[in-house]
Amino acid sequence: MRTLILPVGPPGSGKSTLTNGLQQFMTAIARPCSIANLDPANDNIPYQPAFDVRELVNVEEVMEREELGPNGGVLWAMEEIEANIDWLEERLNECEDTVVLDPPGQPELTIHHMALPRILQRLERLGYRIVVLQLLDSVVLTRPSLYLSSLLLCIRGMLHLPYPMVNVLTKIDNLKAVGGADLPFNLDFYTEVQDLQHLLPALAVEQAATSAGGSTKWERMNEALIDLVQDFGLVGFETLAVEDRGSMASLLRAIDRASGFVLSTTRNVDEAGRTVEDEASVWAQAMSENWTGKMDVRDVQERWVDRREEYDELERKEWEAEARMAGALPEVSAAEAVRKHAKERGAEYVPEGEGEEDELEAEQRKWAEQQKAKPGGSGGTKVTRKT
Ligand SMILES: Nc1nc2c(ncn2[C@@H]2O[C@H](COP(=O)(O)OP(=O)(O)OP(=O)(O)O)[C@@H](O)[C@H]2O)c(=O)[nH]1
Ligand SMILES: [Mg+2]
Repeated sequence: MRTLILPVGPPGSGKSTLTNGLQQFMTAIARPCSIANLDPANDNIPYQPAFDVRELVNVEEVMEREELGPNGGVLWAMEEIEANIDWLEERLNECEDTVVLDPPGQPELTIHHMALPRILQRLERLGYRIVVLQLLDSVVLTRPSLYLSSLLLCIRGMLHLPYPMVNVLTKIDNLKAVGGADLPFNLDFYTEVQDLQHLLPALAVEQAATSAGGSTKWERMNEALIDLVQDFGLVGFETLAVEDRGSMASLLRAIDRASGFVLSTTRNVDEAGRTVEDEASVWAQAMSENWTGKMDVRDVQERWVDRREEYDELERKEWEAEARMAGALPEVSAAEAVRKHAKERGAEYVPEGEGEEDELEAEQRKWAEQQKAKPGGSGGTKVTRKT
């Protein structure tokens, strides 16, 4: 099954960062996937692209040739890609069956300009199952009017790009820093798009502060828009903190559900003849062990808004331990680590280690010597204290 994942969204919403994150995550779970740049103005690519559309068309060259500004240049360049769709097809034929394309952020592309929908139609005919990820910076939660217009943006996106769509509130780890600690509702109110009538008083307060707002006309418009969103009933949000493994896993699960990958019975075979399940064993195992794979939004709120500092500290300690285990930090003997830990905790009696050897170190040394004495022994493995 060929799957095309397309993150779209306003400039700065996190498309390239997510594309990079998906490349790293897919690599970590050994799932074959190609990443490519579809943004003719992207001069800061954080990932390793399988191909780069700037080999075909470069926005600076278009701007000069057609005497256009940066926005017009990108739209023109997208039309050039559409006109050279064979080039794109050839590049895609060299890619893995799952492809992530990183497009430009011009809103026109997902609202009324026709180049992107036409390109997608063509790729759909090639057999790609397309999933659009509508990304929105989670800062939109900090103003009721921004949140409401984001809901409308998601609906407009569905009209223009009629494919399975996953709406994502990005940078959720940043929400607290941009005012998310004082939101009038819990995170699930926003992600599950719960009874929006409750939003009306907050909208009224916000609009009353402007010279044109606050009239009954505005109130009626707010009510009509809210009814439209609720009657439509198709908008909900995933959340994303791109550097958080749980968050990425949860999003990938949502993408797989939208693309039908989770239901797909046919699996690819790699060069060694192994199936994707063999290759992506971590992911396959996670999916098969009754793990729902979805992060509860209440946990997301606790992690990133309510108790962010506490969890950051916990995570820092876990990373430190992982790094030490992987040998990334200078190795200390277990006995030294125990002494250091005891000192840090202010223990009354801490045995001094300089030149002395405690019970564990003596045991380790003896064992290492025995190992070395054995034919072929390296003495490399450490003894751990039994508890
Ligand atoms: N804290 C945090 N920052 C993020 C996250 N995702 C993206 N960012 C930051 O947001 C900024 C914009 O991200 P990009 O990935 O360049 O956004 P884009 O949508 O590709 O932007 P354009 O290509 O200009 O349309 C960068 O500084 C990223 O580091 C996230 O999950 N958490
Ligand atoms: Mg980008």
